[in-house]
Amino acid sequence: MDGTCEAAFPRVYTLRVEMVQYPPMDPVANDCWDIPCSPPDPFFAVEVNGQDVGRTEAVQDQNAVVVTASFDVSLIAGATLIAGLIDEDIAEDDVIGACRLNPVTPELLRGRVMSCMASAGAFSMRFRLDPKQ
Ligand SMILES: [Ca+2]
Ligand SMILES: [Ca+2]
Repeated sequence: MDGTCEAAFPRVYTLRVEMVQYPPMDPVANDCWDIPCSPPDPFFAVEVNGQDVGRTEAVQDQNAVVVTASFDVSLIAGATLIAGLIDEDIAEDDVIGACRLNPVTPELLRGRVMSCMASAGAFSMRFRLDPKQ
């Protein structure tokens, strides 16, 4: 940063996932993530105002993932951003957990680091939104 004051919107931000954790069983279904009982096949996905921004490739049967990809996200005032971890399934994918910024505000962006967790800490994620260099 050069110390000058710039508007938060419209602007391109770089999204990077710092941490994501999820339980070994599906807490909603109270069952294994997959049939036969196997860990989920997670991928990370970002959408803004209902439009897909990007996703990672699913990895098979993982109880933990590290998301190394970064995503350029164009944000306008009032935008809704959803960052989620999804279990890729043959029929219908299961959402493992998601962070929803509805809307993304200049105050949130000033903090740079976004985090969210489900009840009882079953799912938690932390990611950064930095102005694109
Ligand atoms: Ca599943
Ligand atoms: Ca699986």
